[in-house]
Amino acid sequence: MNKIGSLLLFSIVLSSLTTGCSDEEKYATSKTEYEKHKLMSAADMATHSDGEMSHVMPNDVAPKIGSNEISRNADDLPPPINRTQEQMVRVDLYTDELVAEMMPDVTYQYWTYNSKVPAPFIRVREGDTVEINLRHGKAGSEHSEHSQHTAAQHAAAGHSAHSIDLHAVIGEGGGAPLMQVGQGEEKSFRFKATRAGIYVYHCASPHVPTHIANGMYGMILVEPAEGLSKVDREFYVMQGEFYTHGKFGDKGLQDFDKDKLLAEHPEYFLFNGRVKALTGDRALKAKVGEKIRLFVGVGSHIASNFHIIGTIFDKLYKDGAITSPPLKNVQTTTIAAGSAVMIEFTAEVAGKYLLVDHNLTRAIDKGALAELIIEGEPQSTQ
Ligand SMILES: [Cu+2]
Repeated sequence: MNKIGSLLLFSIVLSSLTTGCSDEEKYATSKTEYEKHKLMSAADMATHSDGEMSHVMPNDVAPKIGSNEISRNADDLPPPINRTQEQMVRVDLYTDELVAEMMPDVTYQYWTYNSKVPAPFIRVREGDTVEINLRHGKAGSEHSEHSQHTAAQHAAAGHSAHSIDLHAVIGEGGGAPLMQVGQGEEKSFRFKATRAGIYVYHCASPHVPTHIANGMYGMILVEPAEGLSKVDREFYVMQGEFYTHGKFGDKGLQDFDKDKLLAEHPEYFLFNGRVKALTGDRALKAKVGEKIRLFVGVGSHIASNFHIIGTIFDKLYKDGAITSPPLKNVQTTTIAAGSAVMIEFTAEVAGKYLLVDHNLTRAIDKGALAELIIEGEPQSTQ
């Protein structure tokens, strides 16, 4: 079956707002531009013209350093679905490349959906028709500090297009072939969420591993028609590794290092986008006796050995399979790259619990550490 046929079969409808030449042509033009500009002096750049392509001085190419909070809070997810009917759910996403703190004195230019890592948690019900709307750049951002990119800047940085591949979609590329958006473009498509599960979504524009490694991933929950069991707290956590030119902790604005990506040699392993993102004031919080549900995924390329020190998972739904019988009494779970799990347990003993990748240098030395604070009467574990 051809691409269009298979996509239509699953009710995917393209509603493109795009005009102009194809993505391939734009990408090729951008690459040519980039190669040409690498050989030019600043003075040459300033006086040089390429028809409709915009140009920027080298000083403008350097991303501005901001104090943006990159991390999405772990409790930033929609509430459980409380309806018995299917409906149309519209999801609005935009792409944003912004410089933010990875840890104190270390900044990085993240590529994001909706300016946070991870991207928004999308929550729909089995049977819903989901319309994904994706815009390249923030609406009304033409004058904002960090989103004012020209076509040449996008091309030079390698993100002249962004897109989305949702693992909850059955159809070629998870929707990505329909959703390549260039600068200022906006596209949408629809799919029917037929399979309950917890899924990852991510950017799928060239070079795809780079887009993902820079932070373009999130999760979509397709709740079963009958809903999920009631819990008191739900949390959204995604592990992702980052490939900075400098070593872990090296100060200043860190460049992305593609060689380290290809060598699978990240400097940082992070929960929700930055070091200590989910600690202190931003820790996961619950009370003794409460039922806790975690959705934990791996957005980028290296699997996690996810563990919460001092806790046993009452129920583990592996590999996104939330309608399969859960495993019980689990200590640690692997989460594949591009996969997610659902974990449930009751908070029994007050205290501070650490979420880690149990490949422990990642937790102790490279950032993969978060806190769950259980409040209540102190209890003895004896
Ligand atoms: Cu992208």
